[in-house]
Amino acid sequence: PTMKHRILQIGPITAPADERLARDYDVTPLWKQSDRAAFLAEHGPAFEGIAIHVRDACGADILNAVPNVRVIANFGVGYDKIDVETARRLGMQVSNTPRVLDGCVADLAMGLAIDVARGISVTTRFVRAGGWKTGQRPLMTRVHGKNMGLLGFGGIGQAVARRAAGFDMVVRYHTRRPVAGSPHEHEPSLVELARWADFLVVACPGGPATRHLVDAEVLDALGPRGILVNIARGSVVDEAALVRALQEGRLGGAGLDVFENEPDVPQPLLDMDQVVALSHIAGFTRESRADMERLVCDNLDAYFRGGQVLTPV
Ligand code: 8YV
Repeated sequence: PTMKHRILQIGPITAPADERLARDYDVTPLWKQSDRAAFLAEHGPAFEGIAIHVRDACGADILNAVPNVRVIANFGVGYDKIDVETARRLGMQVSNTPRVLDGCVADLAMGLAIDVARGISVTTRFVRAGGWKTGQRPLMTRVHGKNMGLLGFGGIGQAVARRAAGFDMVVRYHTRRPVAGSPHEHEPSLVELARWADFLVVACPGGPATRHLVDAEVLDALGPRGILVNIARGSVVDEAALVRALQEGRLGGAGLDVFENEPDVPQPLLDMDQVVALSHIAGFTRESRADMERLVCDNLDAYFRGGQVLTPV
C-alpha cells in the first residue's frame, strides 16, 4: 500500500467518521496534544490536510503553522469558525457538507414555527402538570396561510420554502443578491421583510458578515404577533435585544435551535412560555449524520485522488 496522507484532525468528529479517517489516513489528533502551539511549531509542516468538526475553530494561528496543508474538510454545512480567507490565501481548498442536512434542518424550522405558534411544548408541560383537569390553554395562532420571511435562501432556506408551500404560506426572502429563477419575491430590506412576515426564519450563514443582522429594529418590525425561528447561528440574532423584545411583548415568540454562547441559554428565554429552546439539533438525525460523515471523508478522498474537493465552500 502507498503511504497514507497525513491529516491533522482538530477535534473529534463522530465515531464512524473518526474510524474511517483513521483507516484511510495517517491522522494526528490535535486535541490530544498538551501544548498545541509547540506541537504545531514542531510538526505543522508534516500535514497535507485538515479534518475538522463544525464546532471547532481553525484560525490563522493553526493555518500559518501548516504550510503544506492543501485541503480542509469541515464536518458541517456552516464554516464560520474557519478562517476561509486565510485558507484561500494560503492555497487551501475548504469543503463543507452542504445539501445532506438541508431537509432535516428545514423540517425542524417548520417544527419550531408550529410549536411556538400552536404551543405544542408549552401544552405538554400544561398537561403533565395536570392543568387540563381544571382548565384549558389560551387560544393560539394559526400557522397555515401566513407570511413566511426567510433571512437567507441557500439550500436550507429553499427547503423551508418548499415546506411552507405545503402550509399555503406566502414566502419572501432577504439575501444580498436575488436568487435567480426563484418564484419567491426577493425583499432587499430585512426590516421590510420582518414587517411583512408573520414568521421570520433565520437560515443564513453565521460569521462576522451576518452578526446581529436580526437586531431590535428587525424584531420590532416583526412585532407582537410575529414569531422568530432560528436554525442557523446564534450570532445572527442580537440575543439581548431578543430577550428584551420578548419580555416587553414587542415580539410574539421565538423558536430557537441556536444561541450566541452555546451551550449557555439565557435564563429569561427558558422562563418564557412563548419561547421554544432546543440544543442545536436541527441537523441531528441518524440519516443526515451518516450522510455528513460520508461527505466529510469523501471530500478528503476526492482531493487526494483528483485534486478537487466535492463540495467547496
Ligand atoms: C451541527 C451545523 O453543528 O452543519 C452545521 O453547520 O450546525 C450542524 O450540523 C451538527 O449537528 C454538529 O453535531
